Amino acid sequence: MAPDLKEYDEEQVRLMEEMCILVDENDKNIGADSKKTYTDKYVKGHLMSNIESTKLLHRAFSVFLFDDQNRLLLQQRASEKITFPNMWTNTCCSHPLNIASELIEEDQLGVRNAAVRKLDHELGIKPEQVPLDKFKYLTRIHYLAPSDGQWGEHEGKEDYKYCICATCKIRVTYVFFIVDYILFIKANVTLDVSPNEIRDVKYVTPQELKDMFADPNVPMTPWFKLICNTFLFKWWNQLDTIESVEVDNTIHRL
Ligand code: DMA
Ligand code: MN
Repeated sequence: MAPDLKEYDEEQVRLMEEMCILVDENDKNIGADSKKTYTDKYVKGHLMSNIESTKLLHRAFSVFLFDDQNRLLLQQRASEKITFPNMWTNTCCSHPLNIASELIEEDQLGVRNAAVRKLDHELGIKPEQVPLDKFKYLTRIHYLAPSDGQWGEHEGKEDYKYCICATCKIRVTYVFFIVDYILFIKANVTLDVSPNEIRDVKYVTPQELKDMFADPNVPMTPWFKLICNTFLFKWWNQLDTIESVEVDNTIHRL
């Protein structure tokens, strides 16, 4: 099935061509690939068995930004997003690109640079408000989440397709098979959100987030659910002393 992105938002289609960093299971850089060709490769055969046998991953990051009252900033993804549209999620997620400034591994500088770039691109947060050394890197999580028609709402785009897995017959827009760097930052920021990326934003307390989870009408991204169910609340409790939390160098396979 030939990829067909013409029903999608032009800017979001362009972003599917960005070159991400390919890594192996140990987060070792082994090349570069766009989200689009990466997904095409996986869906050529049987999605899951291909993933199991090839073990190619993209490096990614997830930012959790807290205000001075320790509330977490959430975003609801725009309906223009090709993957996981309209879902609530953590402050900002994306991939470091295959460019010199975002490939630096020392002190996770490449990932930090990418986080600053995307906090500005998605939320309009200026780099001065989120200095590189204010991000606390906690650990890495390795996981898989195909974005497909069952999970997205795709309002008015019932027959949309990007790729259809030949065997599973599920519609796949992007295979999120990633090593995800978890970054916390406490900063009071000024927002100027990009409507092409974000539909809504909101600051929540731990209890308010738990209440959102309990509500079946609130769609949440699978990776955010996973991080909430594992590490988030533990670290959130330690937010005021987060600098002293030791960096966990294991790659957690969830
Ligand atoms: C992808 O985020 C990254 C993770 C950690 C799931 P995204 O879909 O928001 O990517 P982008 O911002 O590049 O569209
Ligand atoms: Mn994003």
